[in-house]
Amino acid sequence: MPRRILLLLLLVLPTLVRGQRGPVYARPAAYAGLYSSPEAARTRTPRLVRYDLAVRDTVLVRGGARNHALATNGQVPAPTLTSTEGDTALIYVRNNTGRTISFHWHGMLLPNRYDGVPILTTEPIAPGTVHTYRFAIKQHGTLWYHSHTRLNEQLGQYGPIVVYPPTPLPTPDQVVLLSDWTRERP
Ligand SMILES: [Cu+2]
Repeated sequence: MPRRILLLLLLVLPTLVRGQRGPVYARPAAYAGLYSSPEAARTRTPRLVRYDLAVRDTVLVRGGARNHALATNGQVPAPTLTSTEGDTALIYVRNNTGRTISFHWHGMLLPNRYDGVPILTTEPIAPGTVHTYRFAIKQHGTLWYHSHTRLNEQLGQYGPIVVYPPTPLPTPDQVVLLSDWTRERP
């Protein structure tokens, strides 16, 4: 049976309500800076949000078994990419593996050539090269990104995308990403 990834992105319960007692969790960095007040949100200047993502081979130990995996910036799953609607994304993906890779920005509204599905919309990222994506962020919500090359996604190339709305949220969100991992090669 091939490795299966079951991925659920969930918006989890509010964590902080001003003036109330209860658990206090760290706010995502982007949230703290952008939503201090409705006025701050209104006068916010859209940003160029840059991410440098480097994919490399690694060994992942899960359930006592060591397996080959693909880490993005040293981690599986890949890091959460945060931005705000109205920003522009500038993403560099460096392929430090010996295999062809890709990243598809799942559900993002963007020009076809940046969609990230190899052959169909975007050229594959060859070993030792960097691919640049640049697109305006025209929506908000919780999405994910993942490889569209062979079974690289099942080897760990997947992560969350969080795009905040241009107006403040009453409470911050936390992302929970669930996946499974088997001892078998995909
Ligand atoms: Cu997808």
